Order: sequence, then C-alpha cells, then structure tokens
Amino acid sequence: MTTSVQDTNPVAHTLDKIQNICDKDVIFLLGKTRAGKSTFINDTAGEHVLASTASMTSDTVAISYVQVSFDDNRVVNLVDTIGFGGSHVEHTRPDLAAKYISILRSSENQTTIKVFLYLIDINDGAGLDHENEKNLNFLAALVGEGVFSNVVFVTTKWGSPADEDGREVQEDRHCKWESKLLVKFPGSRLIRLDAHTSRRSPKRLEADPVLAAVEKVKYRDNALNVIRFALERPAKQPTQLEQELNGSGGTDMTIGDTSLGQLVTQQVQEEAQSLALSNPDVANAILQHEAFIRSIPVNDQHLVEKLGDLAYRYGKVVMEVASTFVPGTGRNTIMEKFSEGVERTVHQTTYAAERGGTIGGLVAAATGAIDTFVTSMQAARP
Ligand SMILES: Nc1nc2c(ncn2[C@@H]2O[C@H](COP(=O)(O)OP(=O)(O)OP(=O)(O)O)[C@@H](O)[C@H]2O)c(=O)[nH]1
Ligand SMILES: [Mg+2]
Repeated sequence: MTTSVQDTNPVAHTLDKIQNICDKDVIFLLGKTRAGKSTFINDTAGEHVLASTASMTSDTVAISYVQVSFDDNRVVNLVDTIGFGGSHVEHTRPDLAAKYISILRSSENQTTIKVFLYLIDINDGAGLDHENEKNLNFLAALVGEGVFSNVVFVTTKWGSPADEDGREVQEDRHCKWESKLLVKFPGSRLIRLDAHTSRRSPKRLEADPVLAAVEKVKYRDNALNVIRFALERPAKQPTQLEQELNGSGGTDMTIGDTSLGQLVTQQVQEEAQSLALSNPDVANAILQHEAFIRSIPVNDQHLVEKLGDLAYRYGKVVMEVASTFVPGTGRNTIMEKFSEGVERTVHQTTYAAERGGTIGGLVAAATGAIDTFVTSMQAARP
C-alpha cells in the first residue's frame, strides 16, 4: 500500500511519563547505537524530526516520542530511545535502566506499550557477541517473558539486490539472528526493513530533488509496513518492569531491587572485573556509579536530576583516566577544557531550565555533556 506523507508536521517531544502518551498505540524502538532507530522514525514521519547522522558518537541523548498518523485515521506514538553502547556518560546501562524506570513508574497498572521494535543493523558482523547478548538480556529483563510476543526484531540497512555477494552475507547473517532470537525470545518475530530497496546516499539525494522525493515515499512505505506488522501482534500486556514498579511492593523498591536493576548490577560487576587489572580506576568508577544508581528509590521525585549529577561525577573520573594516556601538558589542557565545558553546560542548563522546565534543562545538560567530552578530548591533539 502506498501512502502519501501526512498533512500535519510531526514534532519530537521528550518522553517524561508513559501515561502521557498511551491513549494511542505506543511503539518503543530499541537497539544498539546506530542501528537506525531515529532514521526509522524520521522515515515514518516523512520529516527529519530527530537527530541522525553518520557520526561515530550516538546522536540520541534523550528518550523522546513522535506522533505519526497514517492510513487515513491510524495514529501511533513512536518512542525513540538512547542506543545501547552509546559513547555518552549518561548512556551506561544503569543510567538507561533508571531512565526507563522513571518513565514507566506509576503507570497505575495501565497497559501502556503495544510493541517493542528492536532494530539490528544487518551489517553488524558481531552477531550475537557478548555485547549484543548483554543488550538482549537487558531487553528481556525489561519486558519479561510474558511480553515476548510483543517484541519484533527488525534488521535494517539492507544493501542493493544488485550487490549479490553483499546480499548473500546479509542473508546468511539474518538466518543466524533468526535461529538465535526465536529461541531466546519465544513468541517474538524477526522481519526485515527494506529487504528489496536499499537506500541511496544522502549526497546523491541532495543533488537530485526529484529522486529524493521518490525515495522519501519509498522509505516511508517500508517503515509503515513494519508498523502495520507490529500493530498486528497480540494485545498489549504490562511489561515485567511495570508489574514490579506498580505492583503492591513497588513503592518501597530501589532501582537495584527490580529485575532489570539486578541484571544491570551483574553486568556492571562483570565489566568491572574484566577491567580491574588493566584499569582499576575506571573499574572502581563504574562500580561506584552503579552502586549509587542502584540505591535510588524507584519513586524518588529527583531521580532524573540525580542521574545528571552522577553522570557528571562519573564523566570526570573517566576523563581523568583518559587524560593520563596523554603526555605532559596535554593532560592539563584536557582537564582545563573539561572544567570550562562543565561551567558552560551549567549556565546553559540553568538558562534552558528557566525557559523549558526540567525537560529543557535535561536536554541542555545532555547536549552540553557530549560537547564537553568531545572538546576536552580534541584539546589533546597536537
Ligand atoms: N544504508 C542505510 N543507512 C541507514 C539506515 N538507517 C539508518 N542509516 C544510517 O545509519 C546512521 C545511524 O542511524 P540513526 O538512525 O541515527 O541510528 P540510531 O539507532 O538512532 O542511533 P543512536 O541514536 O546512536 O542510538 C545514520 O547515518 C543513518 O543515515 C538504513 O536503513 N540504510
Ligand atoms: Mg537515534
């Protein structure tokens, strides 16, 4: 079915509480950083509403949603999440767990999310390596077995059918994912995005507006096919995390008491153990960071602010360790740039918070933190 681009321009809003958006079908997009989540939502919206570039750092720094209408009167809320494995200090697994908790707490036993789309870059040769396994375990602890039938895995970034050799490698990888995922997540489904039409390069599209318009409609159709498929999954059910948070014992829980929190503790401890010999300072920093987050009560009204503060302290330790690899005065330059960046970010955050409230402040804080990290590290270049 070919669909025309919708009339009203969609906008991205930061997602604060899930109950604000579950009057419509909610689709959560998850996956490794650069898997194509934001691009998928932009394609569906027919507009560039979310940041997405080819840069090596993760583009998405806040969990946000975009409302999209299609097929005349169908409306969905698409939630863009922060990719697993992103470079930003607020993207550690404990931070991500805490962010999901702050969004899903107090959903008052409503069933809130229709489908989880988990995007996988078909060119990611790592397959089910340890890192991917950890991400999938995170997904499993978040949704719980009872909701596996509402999980749809989507392979993205398929190449042109004309490139037969390339496609063969991709097909082979798709089969491998299929055999593993359907065993690990019984009841889930695996589908392809764009199995027959590969994307043209952004440069080519920029140079040829006619081709760009044709391609835009095609990308939207490809994404909408996935959405139509997703909406046909069984009726929505509360995730394991929501059941824990909003059940009778939920009010007294800390983040570490949830199943997701427990998994993350275990994952961080393993990570710290493997770093203990080569990098004891970083190992200690990640353990301390996780321990702080684990102890925060799930209903803490200042949860989001606390995460920002912890990310700063954690970022500082990581920056100090990173700077020790830089000889002589370069090290001091990095820490000077870091302090400058933090000061600038605090100013910008206060300014944004006065005008845009907590959400405005958080976005400014996250953006400032990335900028600080990048400018500090660049300062070390000779
Ligand atoms: N060839 C091709 N490139 C894609 C596709 N989807 C996304 N990309 C490119 O992949 C890069 C990353 O895409 P994003 O949509 O930003 O990825 P993301 O999953 O939102 O990443 P984070 O925000 O870091 O978690 C961008 O350069 C996109 O243009 C696709 O289907 N095909
Ligand atoms: Mg993104």
